[in-house]
Amino acid sequence: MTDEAESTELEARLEEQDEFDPPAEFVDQANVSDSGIYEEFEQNWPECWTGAADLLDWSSEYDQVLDDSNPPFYEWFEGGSLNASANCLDRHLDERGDEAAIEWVGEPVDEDDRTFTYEELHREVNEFAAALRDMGVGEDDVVTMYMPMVPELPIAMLACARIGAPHSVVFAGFSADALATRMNAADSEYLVTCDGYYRRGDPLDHYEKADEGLGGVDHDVSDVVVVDRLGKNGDSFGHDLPEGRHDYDDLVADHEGATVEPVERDATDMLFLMYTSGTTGEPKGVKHSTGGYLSWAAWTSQAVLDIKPEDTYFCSADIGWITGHSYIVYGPLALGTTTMMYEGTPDHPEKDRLWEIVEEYEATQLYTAPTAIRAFMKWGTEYPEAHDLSSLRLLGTVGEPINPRAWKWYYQHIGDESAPIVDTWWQTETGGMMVTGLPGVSTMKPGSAGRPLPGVDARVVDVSGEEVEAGRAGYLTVDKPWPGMLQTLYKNDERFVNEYWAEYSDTDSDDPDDWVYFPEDGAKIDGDGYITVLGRVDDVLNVSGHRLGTMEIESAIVDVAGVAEAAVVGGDHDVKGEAVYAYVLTEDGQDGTDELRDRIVESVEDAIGPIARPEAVVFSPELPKTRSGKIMRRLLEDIANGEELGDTSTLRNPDVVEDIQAKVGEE
Ligand code: 6R9
Repeated sequence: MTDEAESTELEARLEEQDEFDPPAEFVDQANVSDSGIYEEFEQNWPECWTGAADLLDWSSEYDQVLDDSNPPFYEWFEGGSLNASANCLDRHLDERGDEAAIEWVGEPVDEDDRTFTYEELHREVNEFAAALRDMGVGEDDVVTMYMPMVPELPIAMLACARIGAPHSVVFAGFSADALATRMNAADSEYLVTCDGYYRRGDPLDHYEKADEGLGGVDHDVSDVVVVDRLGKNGDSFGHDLPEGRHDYDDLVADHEGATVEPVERDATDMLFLMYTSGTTGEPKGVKHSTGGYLSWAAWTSQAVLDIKPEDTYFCSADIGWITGHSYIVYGPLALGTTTMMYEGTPDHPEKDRLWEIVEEYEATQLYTAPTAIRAFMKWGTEYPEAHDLSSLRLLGTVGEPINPRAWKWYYQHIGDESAPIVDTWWQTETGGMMVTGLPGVSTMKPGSAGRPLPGVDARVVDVSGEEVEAGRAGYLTVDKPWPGMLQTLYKNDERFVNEYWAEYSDTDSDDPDDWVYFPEDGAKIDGDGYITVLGRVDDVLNVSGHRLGTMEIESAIVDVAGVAEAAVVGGDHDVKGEAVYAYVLTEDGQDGTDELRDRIVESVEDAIGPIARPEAVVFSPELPKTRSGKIMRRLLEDIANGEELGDTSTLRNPDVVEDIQAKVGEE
């Protein structure tokens, strides 16, 4: 049989198959391979989580696993103390000091890939921690980081953790405005940023954006640290640093050899803040604890990603998102493994860049997003086929639902049918994975994330909170707390309760059984308890696995002169999963011109960043509204997707629908 015929036959077989057992070779070596763990955890809840805490070194033992006396303000491992940077660095020095902690792969402009051994990473984290301290950063001062995938980002995060200063990382692709909003919300007086970085080989000025953002901060910013990424290569944009702004290399050189004793933090002290999109314009400051979060990141890295110290583990996310926090930095380093960081994009200089990296570094796990997999599929199998990917033992996906076709492509062409896939459902708020298979235990069903992890009480319920029958769609809930959970929304307990708990809880009750966490995702469950996550049920879009609030985008659009009103919805997109569709009503006398369209796109990019760039801007004569004046987003979504429209009789202005459909057709 020719190769081609063989592969067609294989594809046909895979297409039929909807269940896959974990490969025996994998099971034999898996960190978790006993299926009894589900029952054991259920019977032994919440004490089952002592095993997760035991993965860490504690300076003082905790008094109890869970204090649930004041729901939903749960306290995990209360009374215990520890330091996250000591757990990620110091304790590995004896055995793994000379082993790589971070393998940093830069954009291929200067061949300067860098390896940081645990010893080296420990040294630089100490030096930068000393510099931060000299600058006046104290315990509980929030330090903002606005940096791309340069090694100084995890170094700065760990340096903050060392001195007990929470970090707040703002994704480098976000705009100046987004930076200012987040620094204002966190009252953050310190910023670590960089001069620029490379994108597809070209230098990009990042400092300019950071500087503009600083202009929008409404309080004094005492110090700014600027990492030199471009200048070293002669690609400087020539910015001078005024008083109060420091060059990172100078600071570290001034503190050469300095050591900083890791600060003992209570388990319930804040490790970091991460701002994420919500249904209103204001981003939510998700607050994570030190003990619970780190235990969760470490335990899930071990149980689900099967990480072992001798692995070279590769997660292709950006550290500016929660996936990078938990599964590039904290989880893998807590376990003492080698974690990879890739600065560039998967298609530069060629579309085989990722596979080249996997081959060169002999990566053992790959954790990526369905959007990336769909792009790989589009590019064709010749790119992965040109490389030896046999080092890969496990594959993972995160961020959005994966369609079975993409799952099977990943399984066949990247994993060679010998690496299990974990489809991991979780959120910024959950700190780490919640619903996913255990790769050494669970049968995989493409398209379904799997059962909730042992000890995680996730369910699918109807509007009244009753569990739905197998096969039915409903809402995902989590009925018991878990160690990695957010503690609250920064300085906004009320919004925390309203956003995540009010829907399904008796908020007057002190009984934890009356409290249910609502992640705002729709889901289906099958007869085996496997959960398929369908997507957000609130006004949050998921574009290429990134969360964007429709309100944030709409407010950037209505800021544009000539725009009267805007409605943003998600339309299906075969690579991005979802794409931004903007329906815009212009002011009287203003036509929907290309020039206006350009200004709208520019305003969205300025306010949020290029990831929020509308796929289509549709000028509509009116927006479809209910009689109570609410925009019918669901209908606009159906129009964007060219779907059959349901009942439009509840509209105040049903005639407008045909007009809008015609406009979309022109797009
Ligand atoms: C980790 C992360 C969270 C939202 C979440 C859901 C979607 C994440 C998923 C998934 C289906 C998966 N999501 N993983 N949907 N299957 N395996 O992505 O955090 O940026 O906060 O997004 O992403 O809608 O609610 P975050």
